[in-house]
Amino acid sequence: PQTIYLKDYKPFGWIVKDVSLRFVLHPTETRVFSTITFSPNPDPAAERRFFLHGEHLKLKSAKIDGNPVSVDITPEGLTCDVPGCDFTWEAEVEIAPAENTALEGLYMSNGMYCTQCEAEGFRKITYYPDRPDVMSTFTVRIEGDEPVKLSNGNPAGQGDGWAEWHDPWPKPAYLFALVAGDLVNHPDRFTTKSGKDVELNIWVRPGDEGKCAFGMDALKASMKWDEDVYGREYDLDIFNIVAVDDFNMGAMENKGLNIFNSSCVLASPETSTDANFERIEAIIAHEYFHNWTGNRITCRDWFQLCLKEGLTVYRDSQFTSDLRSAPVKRISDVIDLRGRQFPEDQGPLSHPVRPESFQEINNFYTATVYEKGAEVIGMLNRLVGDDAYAKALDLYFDRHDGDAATIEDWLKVFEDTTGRDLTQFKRWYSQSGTPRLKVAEDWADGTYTLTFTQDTPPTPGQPDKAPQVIPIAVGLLNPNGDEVLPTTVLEMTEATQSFTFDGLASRPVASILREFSAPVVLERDQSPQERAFLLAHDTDPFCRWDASRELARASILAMIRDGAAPDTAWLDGLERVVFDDTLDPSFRELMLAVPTQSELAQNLFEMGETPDPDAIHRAVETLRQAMAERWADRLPRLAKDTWVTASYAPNADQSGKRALGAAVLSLTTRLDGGAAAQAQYDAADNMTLQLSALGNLIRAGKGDLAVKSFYNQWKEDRLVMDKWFGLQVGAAEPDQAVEVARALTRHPDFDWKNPNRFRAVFGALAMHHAGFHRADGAGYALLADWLITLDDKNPQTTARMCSAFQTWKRYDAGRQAHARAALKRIMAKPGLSRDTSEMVSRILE
Ligand code: DPP
Ligand code: ZN
Repeated sequence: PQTIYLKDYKPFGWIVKDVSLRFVLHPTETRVFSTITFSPNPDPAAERRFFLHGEHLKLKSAKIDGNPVSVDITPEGLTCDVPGCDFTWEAEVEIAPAENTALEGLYMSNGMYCTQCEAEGFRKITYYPDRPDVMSTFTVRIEGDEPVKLSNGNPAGQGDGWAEWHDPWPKPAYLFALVAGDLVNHPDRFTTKSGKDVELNIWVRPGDEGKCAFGMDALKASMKWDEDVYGREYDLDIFNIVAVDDFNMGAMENKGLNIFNSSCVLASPETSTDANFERIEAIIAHEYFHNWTGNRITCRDWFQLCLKEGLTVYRDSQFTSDLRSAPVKRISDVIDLRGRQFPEDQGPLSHPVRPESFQEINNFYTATVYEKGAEVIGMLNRLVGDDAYAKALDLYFDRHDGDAATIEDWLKVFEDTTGRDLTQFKRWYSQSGTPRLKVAEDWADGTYTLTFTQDTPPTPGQPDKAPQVIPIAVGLLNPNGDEVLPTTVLEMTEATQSFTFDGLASRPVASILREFSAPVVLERDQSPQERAFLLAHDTDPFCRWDASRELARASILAMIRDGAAPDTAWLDGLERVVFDDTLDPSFRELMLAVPTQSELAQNLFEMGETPDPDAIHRAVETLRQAMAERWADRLPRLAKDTWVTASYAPNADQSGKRALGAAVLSLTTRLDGGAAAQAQYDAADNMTLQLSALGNLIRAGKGDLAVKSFYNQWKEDRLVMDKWFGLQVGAAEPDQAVEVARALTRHPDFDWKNPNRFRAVFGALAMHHAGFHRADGAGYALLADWLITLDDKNPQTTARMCSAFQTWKRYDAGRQAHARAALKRIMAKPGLSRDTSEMVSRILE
């Protein structure tokens, strides 16, 4: 396969002035008529070859200025001779949406036509310069019997069997969308700050109308928030969202017509958990925010993906922090970053936030581009301050509205606003790997000195790293626990750098990397007493939580290595937080959680040891059991405090209580054999309570009846059934997870071509650390079998699931041999997709 490089970028040789499309819909013979006006691009740097992307298209006719032309067709597209002046291209192609199982381009889901064009799906619809820097206005006519026919922009007329749409905002083809089917809408309206009335709709399959209200409220809240916080107003007469059951990703920000995986928009208390509600709210916001950061200002090329994704993730995290709890959101984001992005950045798939080469761009919709991309913007905001950040963003929108922009453009607005030189900061975009930050402390004559050393280990293709700019937020506490230095941002630019603090009456305790001010691994040799002190006194909720996390980690590692007992000093400190009812229940729930088994494996690996998944599992089980026994007398009271008497609402307050309640139930179940879980299961009137009860019943070995009754209650609801599939794998014993997953693949409702269902089973297996990394390799083999099967139908989802193997070199020789064999087996599959082949070869390297 061909590798594409950032350094080879050249503008397209023509400007597309207008696009007109006509679709005559048919499941296997959809005809697409395109009329495109091209004008030579005066840019001397532009490439001169007239090449239109096109894949799996049956070309029926092609004309230039009304005259038939002969074209050279390859599997990737076509070329032909064109005039040196403006001209009109007309083509007719035929495609088969019902046969499109890759879910890219125009495809069918439950009888409904829908599209996914990011990143390179439009070329499966018609011949086109399918690259984000080619922007144009679109007029779309859809012909078919489907009662609802939607596209981007504003409605431009409709009649019997047809509908027309016009999008006045120039856009790249990846933002094109079309939907047609038997759909019903949940309507609403929004008045923008300048008084423009906008029609809003969430379109769903009949029967799902009752699951739209929450998403609609989230949409209106997002529209208002983007006006209030970023000054961004909506720019069309209508905004449509459509829920689709078969979808590779979470959702897509097509201009004026967002298409969502139904799991990321449909919600009701009976069928969705609190976590689902929060995620839906965030994704609706994310896609809506893309209207400005992604659509009005798009990316010049796919290497710049983080330009829109990092910024939009950053914006949606600000939104969630504003609507819910900022500290809880921050801690949750760090858990996610350490759980998903750090392993990526420290393993064979490591790549810069702005990659410099790829074979298949779909493989770069990663935690690094999205989540580390957002962290980089958070650092920039912290370094320049909120006022300058706001000014820089205003300048960005002013200067680049309508552009296909780059990271250079983005950084320039900050340089122009603040006068800073961001040359060194830019390394965050080009250097891969997670910097390690070591701290040394010194105290002499009333002066306290912190000396930091940064070092980024080599990553694929990048043996040597230069120092990066690291904003280190620090606070100092005196021995009474009073803050003597409020949060201060130290700006580290050297490989080693010291910062001194004078005029202190006594040696302080430093709270370092407050709010997790940079995506680094902090290596701090700190005494357990000092960590316990921070757990008790730190005014920064993140550092307080992290102090406990470090103590938990140290305790579990000592249990694994030396068979030590759980650290009672830590548990004493933790107890004071968990049972402190003046603290936010969701913060207490985060405190109660211990590091994930995968994270512990990573820690051991970093210390030069070979992690044993079974030993890690046993240690965590022993610790959880010790927590349950230690607090046996106090758990019932704590459980009662989490009861919600008001009617169900998925807000931060109620969901925090239920989350703490679920954490308590999991401890209680270790003591009562599932009695409390059964009672909760029987009484549950919402999915959050029902599902946590079911999980605990399964873990207690008492789940058989509940698993059956849950199935009978929910078998008609695909999204709930995804939970049913996933939970059984996730809650299985380590030596059973593979068998449970295998048995579920034989269940009549295991529709493996549906990405949500496939991920429900295999995502849960991959997340089951001890289950997936079973010593005999059965987990690796089962996943490999299914990836080989799925690759024929859906390369994108297959490739993404391959990342389950990215940590394989952490483990012992036996496991490594099994993993290598599984990966080689995938690699050897005849006709392996470019997507999967790129992923597996990178992982194997
Ligand atoms: N651009 C999309 C998103 O992140 C990708 N699915 O919102
Ligand atoms: Zn996005």
